[in-house]
Amino acid sequence: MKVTFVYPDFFEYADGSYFPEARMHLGVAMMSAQLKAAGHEVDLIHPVKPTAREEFVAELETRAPDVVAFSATTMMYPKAKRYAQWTKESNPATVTICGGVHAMLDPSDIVPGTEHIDYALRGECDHVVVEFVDALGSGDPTAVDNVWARRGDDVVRNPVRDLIEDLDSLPFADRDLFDDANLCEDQRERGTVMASRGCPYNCTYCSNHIQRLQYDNKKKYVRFRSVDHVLAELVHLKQQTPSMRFVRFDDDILTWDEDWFGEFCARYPVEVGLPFVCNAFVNLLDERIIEMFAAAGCELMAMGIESGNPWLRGKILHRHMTNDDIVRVYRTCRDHGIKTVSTNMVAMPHESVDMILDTVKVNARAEPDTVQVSVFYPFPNTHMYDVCVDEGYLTDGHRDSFFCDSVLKLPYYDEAEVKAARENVHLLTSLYARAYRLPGPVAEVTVRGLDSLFLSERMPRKLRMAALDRLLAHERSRGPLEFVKY
Ligand code: B12
Ligand code: SF4
Repeated sequence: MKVTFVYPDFFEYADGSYFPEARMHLGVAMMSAQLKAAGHEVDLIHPVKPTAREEFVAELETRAPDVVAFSATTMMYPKAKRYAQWTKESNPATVTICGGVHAMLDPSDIVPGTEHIDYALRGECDHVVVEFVDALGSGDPTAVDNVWARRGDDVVRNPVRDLIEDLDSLPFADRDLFDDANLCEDQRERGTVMASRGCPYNCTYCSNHIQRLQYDNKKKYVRFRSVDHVLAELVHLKQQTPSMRFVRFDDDILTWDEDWFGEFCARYPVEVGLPFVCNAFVNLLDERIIEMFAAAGCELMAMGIESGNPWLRGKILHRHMTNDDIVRVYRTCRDHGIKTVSTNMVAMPHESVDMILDTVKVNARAEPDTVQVSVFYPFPNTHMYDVCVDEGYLTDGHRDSFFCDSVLKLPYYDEAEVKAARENVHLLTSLYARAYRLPGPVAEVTVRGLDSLFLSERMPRKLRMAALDRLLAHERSRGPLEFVKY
């Protein structure tokens, strides 16, 4: 059988502009390796900019696949739908399937929800995709685990197969599936890899708690490949890609298993020896672990702060850490020469202006090299999504990316203070950071003065916002803020 994967990979904005994400998709590359090993032919359409119908259909006609296989996150799903319609209109005999996070979170949006997609395949599909394509050739594809399909007016909803416990049993990702020329520039000098699958935490806005729930062997949700297997893939990748300058680990929890991490830190510098960047979770870091990271070659870590307000972060987002822990970990990284990126969200349910200021302040104290701010987006069926439904915040709007206006209708959304705080987190962080660097009592008074621009009930709003505008303009004139790529 011939399978053409379609991975929509760009963001479109309301003003008609777009942004190419243009990165490697390890899930698709791993399935491609399995399908090829089973004797199927595989290729990829990887749109990184808006595609005209004729262009997409011409691509399909040249490739003539039996199966068009979409991979989609929730944000990319409308694009998959559009391409599926064009696929079916150009050749109704082509089988269309869709997998990825959206299929796990909201399968009924795909089947029965999307006329032009024949099957939704949920969960980890490394083996399932091969069985499904084999069954399309000779067998019953609706009998394969993970599959949702229409049968007359009914929907077949097969159970999700157990998680794959031995990740070393899987082949290395078929990175050749991706055309280098189509990838964003820094992807070419970066070797992207994942050493694990799953995450043990339950952040209410993230998909992990919902993904985990679907598996019978959910206790095995967090799984690591052996250090041998990860390093062998990196050595292979280094040989294959002479332009590779650094490694990016996409896992959140490299330090989850101390023995694994100890072995990795001892062997990585010797066997791979390239600088690396990774994500990390504040609770899993202390000075000793950070020292080990630095000695192993870590040059940058991205860590979620998300909210600086302890109530919002703990009770609503279910991220259980203190502001002092966050600040300590960021400072320790800096002391050991590791650059940091903080990831934060605004426009969350229950978030008031003083809570946004708490986020600004913890960033100002932690002083990451880059502060990344995204706008909260509710992924279907997560706990935070339910909060949005219960509180009536949900609209039927859609956004491709976290970096535009909110999709929610929040009650205080248009208030000048919230808007000013939300839109200026970066500038405010550098303002507050300079205030904190002043000598003790002066710092305190300056911070209170900055706070009053948002919170004072005595000063009229117009006056406060005008003063804030001037301060921000001055801050802006100090030059662009640093943005480290990772
Ligand atoms: C690495 C990563 C990225 C990388 C790579 C993207 C990618 N698509 O792989 C980068 C940094 C580029 C990225 C970007 C974004 N990401 Co991201 N990312 C991840 C992360 C941490 C790991 C993904 C991964 O590699 N897993 C390991 C592989 C093996 O698993 P997999 O990709 O899920 O694939 C398996 C199954 O899903 C299934 N499958 C997948 N596709 C298909 C297709 C078919 C046909 C079939 C049959 C099966 C199938 O089989 C695969 C093999 O087992 C996940 C977290 C998570 N829990 O999944 C978030 C996650 C996928 N990202 C998320 C988001 C929101 C984004 C962005 C929209 C963020 C943004 N910038 O606005 C973009 C979207 C980019 C895009 N084009 O879709 C969300 C998606 C939530 C949702 N409901 O959609 C997740 C789940 C994290 C979260 N917050 O909950 N991301
Ligand atoms: S730590 Fe990160 S990956 Fe894990 S549940 Fe929280 S947001 Fe998701």
